[in-house]
Amino acid sequence: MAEILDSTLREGEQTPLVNLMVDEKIEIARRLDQVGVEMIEAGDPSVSPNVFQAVKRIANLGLKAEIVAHSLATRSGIAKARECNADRVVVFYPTSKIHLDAKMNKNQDEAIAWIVEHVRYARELGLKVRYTPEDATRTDFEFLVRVCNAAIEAGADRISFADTLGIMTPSRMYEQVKELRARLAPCRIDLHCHDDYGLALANALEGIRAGADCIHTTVNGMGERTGIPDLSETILAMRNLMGIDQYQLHPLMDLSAYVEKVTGFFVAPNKPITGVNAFSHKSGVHTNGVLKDPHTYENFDPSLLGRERHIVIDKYTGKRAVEARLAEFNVTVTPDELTLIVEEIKKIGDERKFLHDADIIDVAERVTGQMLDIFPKEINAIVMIAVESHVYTTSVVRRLKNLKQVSSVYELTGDYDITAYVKVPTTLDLNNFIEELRAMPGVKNTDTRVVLKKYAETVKA
Ligand code: HCA
Ligand code: CU
Repeated sequence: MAEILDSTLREGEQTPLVNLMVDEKIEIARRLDQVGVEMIEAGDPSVSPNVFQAVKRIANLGLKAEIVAHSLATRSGIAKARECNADRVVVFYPTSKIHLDAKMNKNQDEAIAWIVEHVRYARELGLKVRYTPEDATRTDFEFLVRVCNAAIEAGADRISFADTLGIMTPSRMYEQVKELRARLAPCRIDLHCHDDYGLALANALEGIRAGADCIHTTVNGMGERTGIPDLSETILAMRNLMGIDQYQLHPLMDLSAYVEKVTGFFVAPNKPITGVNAFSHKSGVHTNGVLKDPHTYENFDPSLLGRERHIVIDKYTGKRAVEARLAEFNVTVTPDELTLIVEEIKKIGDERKFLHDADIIDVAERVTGQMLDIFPKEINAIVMIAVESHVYTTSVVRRLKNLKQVSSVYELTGDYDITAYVKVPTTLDLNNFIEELRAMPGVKNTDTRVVLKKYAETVKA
């Protein structure tokens, strides 16, 4: 059974400019647990007091996932992992010649002795141990096998085949994991693939096919330099391309948005699975296909992730897409009119950067020579309310909350005391609502703003 270890809280926090607060880490850990990842790498407790706190609190949350603490091969680092109550410690120590020479100043035999000593120490403290040969993929293969077998003999039950610089290709990954599997004593093999050439996920999937057990991910693919495989991409690729279907998909979008919010690290529009364009269709050929059968250009139904497909209208657009967009406004046109409308849209699209729905309706009105009455399905408004000075604001809030048109209420500082978010079917209803409000005891005056465009909340509570 393949597994996922998510390292958003450790590798992910190694992203430039990213710094997570303890409570944010706890929230991320809870959401990762809802997704169902088998392991959460919560941090290296030696990094700072708050990283220590975060690991400790996460380890004590009672999550289903195994909680892993990362550590250099030092006694104090390993002891801190124990103090945090982590289930497992990662003892990491490099094995490539350049790292041993330039960083550690140790020869291969000295390195093995050091690693064995520290794996043993972690076992003595009652911790499960993963040994990570840092820079494994640039390590002399014979030495790598030797050092890993020594670590396994000392008590490690997991080895991370770390492609620290992201230099692997899928075929080499397959070959080397096959060979490791054959030559290592019984253990589980993790794949930690960096994305320096954009091959991280491809490499990891090939490693799994060759017999490795676990892929390391981060939310939104964060990490040192160009990061490691993105959690959502990994889960969807495992599910749809390899038949490994063991994770919850519905928390993924909100998790990605939450991590964007608290890290300030935003994903590119063309990012697979979670990027805004992942389910958008633009050219006439594509939109025509999708409107007839979404499977023509969609690998899976976006609703699996709680997402919607989007049809872009501009100069690339064909008739089917325009017809469908007009139908959303309850507008039907003849085939000849449709041809003319599409021609017009292409003309505008050649000259302007963006086309809005209002432009499409405009064109349709001009072509058909009719006034098209487009009624929005619902009117949303923000109503600001000033309360008489002798009245408790809270008493007005209480009344407002009972009105069915009001979806949320805030007490504010400033010229107005209260803001209510209001949803009504028509402008007439809005008018009636405001009259009702003005008559309410304690209300001094109101100021109403109709919402023209609303953006989806990026993060749900
Ligand atoms: C690093 C360490 C590491 C460790 C990977 C692992 C790497 O260099 O920061 O423990 O599996 O990429 O080698 O992230
Ligand atoms: Cu790494």
